[in-house]
Amino acid sequence: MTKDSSRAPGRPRRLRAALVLSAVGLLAVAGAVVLPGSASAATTLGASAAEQGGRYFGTAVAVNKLNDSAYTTILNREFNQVTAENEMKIDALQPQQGQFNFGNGDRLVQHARSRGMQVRGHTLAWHSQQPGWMQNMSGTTLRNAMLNHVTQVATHYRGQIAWWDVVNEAFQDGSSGARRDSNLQRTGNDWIEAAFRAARQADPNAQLCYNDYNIDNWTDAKTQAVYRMVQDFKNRGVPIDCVGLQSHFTGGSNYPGNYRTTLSSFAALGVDVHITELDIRNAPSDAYRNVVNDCLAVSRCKGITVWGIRDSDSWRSNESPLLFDGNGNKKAAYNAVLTALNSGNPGGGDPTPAPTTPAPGGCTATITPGQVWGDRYNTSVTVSGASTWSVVVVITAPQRISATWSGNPTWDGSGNVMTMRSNGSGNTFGFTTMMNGNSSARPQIRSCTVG
Ligand code: 9MR
Repeated sequence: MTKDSSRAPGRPRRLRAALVLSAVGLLAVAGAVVLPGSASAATTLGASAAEQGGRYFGTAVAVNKLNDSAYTTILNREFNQVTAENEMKIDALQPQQGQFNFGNGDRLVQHARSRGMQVRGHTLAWHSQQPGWMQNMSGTTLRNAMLNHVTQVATHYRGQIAWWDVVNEAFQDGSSGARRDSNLQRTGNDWIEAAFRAARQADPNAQLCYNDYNIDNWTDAKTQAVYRMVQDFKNRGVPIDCVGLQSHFTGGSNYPGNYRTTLSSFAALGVDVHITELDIRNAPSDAYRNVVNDCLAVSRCKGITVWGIRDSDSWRSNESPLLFDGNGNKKAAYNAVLTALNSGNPGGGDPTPAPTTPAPGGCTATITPGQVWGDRYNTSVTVSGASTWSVVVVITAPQRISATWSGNPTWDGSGNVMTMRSNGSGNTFGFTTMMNGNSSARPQIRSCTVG
């Protein structure tokens, strides 16, 4: 290659003109002049998130600001999901016992749904923001008042809320991994699952989430404790669909490097994950970009909600943690987020799928919860990987199995451990369990053995 021919600018002028003309001609035939790289780049956060597998990008909204046109201009342009920052909390919705005030919540729901934005309900049960009458309650009275609140509110908004934060912030910070002490916790450890069951009953189509902060770092005791609760709920058929990571970060350094592992580990339990209250001190672009990429990398990460629109709207406005400045201008972090959304899934975040073929000599038994009555419930178990099998099922006392079908059962001395053997009637068996006063426990599979 000679020195001259290697230089594009050295091409004869007429040839260059012809190349340009034919390129324009081709584009004209195609019906559009499109600049490379800008073909379908969405220009707003919500539209861009929607292009990423139907995700959302949302914000917390203060309902009294819906009268501020600078605020609503950004809200309506950029976001396709909203969460009421305060207006659907217990003290706002039921200020006096039995007197519900849905006005502000309804206003937000109406504003959102008439514009195609999805609504996250926040929050049905929480130790904080309780009205005075509830703060003074305890025991069965409080438990019933809490369940009544869940039922009334979820019924009022039935069909309009995509996700409910059913329970918020029920675990302690620090290394204990324990539940947070609160008047609700003191009503009994099963208060959380009771709230989820009541919510499911009131609005069967809403996705039901557990929401918390400081569950971002996978190795933290609090993250592990919430993980074990969700795992337990899934095993026992407690109706939970999703986990919300609030993700209030205090700065670039406190965005944990294992955040993606946390998202994918929860997802591997069979729940969706949501980033529900994102804000980062001083809004570093890198940390915002990383959060977006981590969500996009995990299929079950359904969307991101920032906790406010402009820095001046933030609960910690002195830290300027949001995507718009006080004048409503886009900040550098906004551009980082939009670019990351438009760049798409960076990959690598999905949990390894569970093996579909059982290990040699093994079989898999899967529980499907069945009908529930006041005093008992049905369960069916489907076995894969073998045609003759024995499955060991464990029941929590004082619950007791009262009837079985499609298998030959034997029992250990305690009566709580049943071994069910195939009897040639197929690969699904079932049983009825009497609750005997414990309405929350559910059977677990201990093992599945071929032969
Ligand atoms: O941003 C909310 C602020 O306006 C309220 O005063 C405060 C107390 O209810 O709650 C803030 O939102 C919290 C959310 O409901 C739950 N997670 C932590 C949020 C920030 O404190």
